[in-house]
Amino acid sequence: MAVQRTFSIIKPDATKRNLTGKVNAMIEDAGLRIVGQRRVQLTEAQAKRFYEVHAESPFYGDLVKFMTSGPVVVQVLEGENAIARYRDVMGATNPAEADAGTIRAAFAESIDANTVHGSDAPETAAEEIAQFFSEEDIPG
Ligand code: YYY
Ligand code: MG
Repeated sequence: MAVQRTFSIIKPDATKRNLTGKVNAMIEDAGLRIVGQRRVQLTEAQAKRFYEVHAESPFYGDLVKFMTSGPVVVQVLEGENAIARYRDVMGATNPAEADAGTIRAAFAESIDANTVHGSDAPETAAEEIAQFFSEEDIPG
């Protein structure tokens, strides 16, 4: 498996609780390199676009509200098999089902306030990175 890039968001529940550094330590301990990082306040339009795939879901409105409720940290992570590796480090969407040692098991408050986002496939990773970073912002 080659070196890949994936897109990550440290969500408002985590920035509010001052957990950015602790989440980043778990990312780095898993062998992933943070090659791009920026703290931003998402607009409603940005959050809606980002989670457009869930537009028909009953939780979409609340999800957009949550993602705009405070600053987030958008990141590009790089490493061997980064997409699947980061999903493993994140743990299950519902923290009650997340394996011990994962970010969500350690920090997530609920299925919606679940601390981190990570891309689920190469196509979505590329698309999500492009929503927030240009190539010169990712020196590798
Ligand atoms: O990729 P991942 O974040 O693990 O889960 P998704 O199924 O893509 O859902 C995106 C996002 O939506 C999830 O992180 C929280 C929220 N959500 C929710 O609030 N309630 C659900 N039943 C499912 C997902
Ligand atoms: Mg997802």
